[in-house]
Amino acid sequence: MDRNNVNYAVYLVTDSTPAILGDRDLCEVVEASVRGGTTIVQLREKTSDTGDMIAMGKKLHAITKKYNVPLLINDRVDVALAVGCEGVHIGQDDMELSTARRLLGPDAIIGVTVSTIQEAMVACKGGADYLGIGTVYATPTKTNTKNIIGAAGVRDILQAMADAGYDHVKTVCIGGINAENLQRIVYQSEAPSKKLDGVAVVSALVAAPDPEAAAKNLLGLFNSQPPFVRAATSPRAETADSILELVPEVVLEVARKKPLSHNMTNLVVQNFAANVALAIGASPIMANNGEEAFDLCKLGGALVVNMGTVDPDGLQNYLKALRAYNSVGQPVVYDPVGAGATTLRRSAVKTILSHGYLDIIKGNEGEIRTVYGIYERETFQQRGVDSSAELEVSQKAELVRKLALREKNVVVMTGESDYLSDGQHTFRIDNGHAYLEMVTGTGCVLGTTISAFVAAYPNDKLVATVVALLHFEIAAERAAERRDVQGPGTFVPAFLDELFKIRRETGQGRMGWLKSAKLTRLS
Ligand code: 3NM
Repeated sequence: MDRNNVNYAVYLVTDSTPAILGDRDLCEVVEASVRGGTTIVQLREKTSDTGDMIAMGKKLHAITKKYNVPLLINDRVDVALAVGCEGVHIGQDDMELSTARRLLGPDAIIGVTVSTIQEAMVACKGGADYLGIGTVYATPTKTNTKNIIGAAGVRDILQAMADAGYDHVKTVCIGGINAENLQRIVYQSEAPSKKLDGVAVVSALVAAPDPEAAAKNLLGLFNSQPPFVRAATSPRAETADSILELVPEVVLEVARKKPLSHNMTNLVVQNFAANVALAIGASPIMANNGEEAFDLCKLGGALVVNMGTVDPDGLQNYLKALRAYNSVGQPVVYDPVGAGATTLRRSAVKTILSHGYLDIIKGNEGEIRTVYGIYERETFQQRGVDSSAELEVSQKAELVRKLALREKNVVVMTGESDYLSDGQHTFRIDNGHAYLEMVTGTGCVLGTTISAFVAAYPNDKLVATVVALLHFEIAAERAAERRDVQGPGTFVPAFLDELFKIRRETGQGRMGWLKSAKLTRLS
């Protein structure tokens, strides 16, 4: 078998513990999974005697050879030699790569577990054929893992490999990967010039009720794009002027499609959010029970997950709804309200980020900073400013850009100026009015507004988000300037009116309102 021509797409790592294998026969499970499409197998036995491991290795090798699939042995070069299989996988605490290569010879496939850039560099330099990058997510299958790195950590390692000229070294990731999160992890971990060659799983195959079907499914998922990735149908609008030209089209798409805005939001803003949705031409539903999302996600709308009053039940409901909307590729807007305020909220942010794809993340500066810093290794570096101080303008733009790049989505940071980015293009909007700060829930209902716009214009979520903000904030300016508005109380009904009137004027081709747009492309 040519070690330079190995298919790593679906990489099965065995586990014979009853909690995972149950009372089934490992050989049968492996054979079924290889029949289904598993492309490479690793025998991993942490407790077996050497003799038993060699016997099992020989049995598995007879199976994998039939299907022309390589078999590797975890950690044990001696067992690999005795079995005569294609290679080994070694961890950071196992035998040195150079020794393994010397013992196994030039044709053996040798993989190395890495969880940091530094370990990856050493393994690549040492001549590893592939890296097993992890731990992506915490997993009951292996509890003594060192680092939980998420898709973002995998991406950093892939980027560093590409930068150092190790593009040719293959990669899989491991840890908590299953049919539900595979596509998102592969998508979010992709660096500009290097992506994963496969995913390594234990329980998703060994514990699957039907390993053949499970392998077939994983392979299909690995080889296809997730539903939430939408190809732009027209050339991307990249400049402020080209986005402004699209405003009428986008505002009218909302009115034409009347998209469902499914709000899982807090008690304080439900009524206001529903009224704002109606004013811009969307169709609101306030439904906090996650079970309903499996029906609602099929209606062409978008979901708002607003963490305003999060509790453990609420969190489970968000996760269900997130799964539902991700499965059909309909957009999700995440508003991490008060993200950094309590331990519970920080933990909820982490759970939400690791359980689904969030098309848009919208928050104020503190919230966005918390979301960015949620993986401890990645706190946002402030230059010479103490932690309680506001970021400087360039830092704000950089923060949204980096978070959007990490999550492969659109990030909006609201404030006196709003910053938004898809990781490639970063904009600032200087519209809005101080009254927005004096009324409860205006930030939350901005999330509702964005949801309607991205549901109506899903093929360019950045443009949809920019237009949503302009519609919303220019309506606020117009309302605040009205003579009948005396303060925040009279502002609210006037604001609803102006949201509605901007939609109506746009429908009549009257675009005067857009003259006050203050949209700047930053990078
Ligand atoms: N190695 P599951 S995590 C064998 O991080 C193994 O290096 C890991 O199991 C690492 O697919 C892991 O069931 C277990 O989550 C992965």
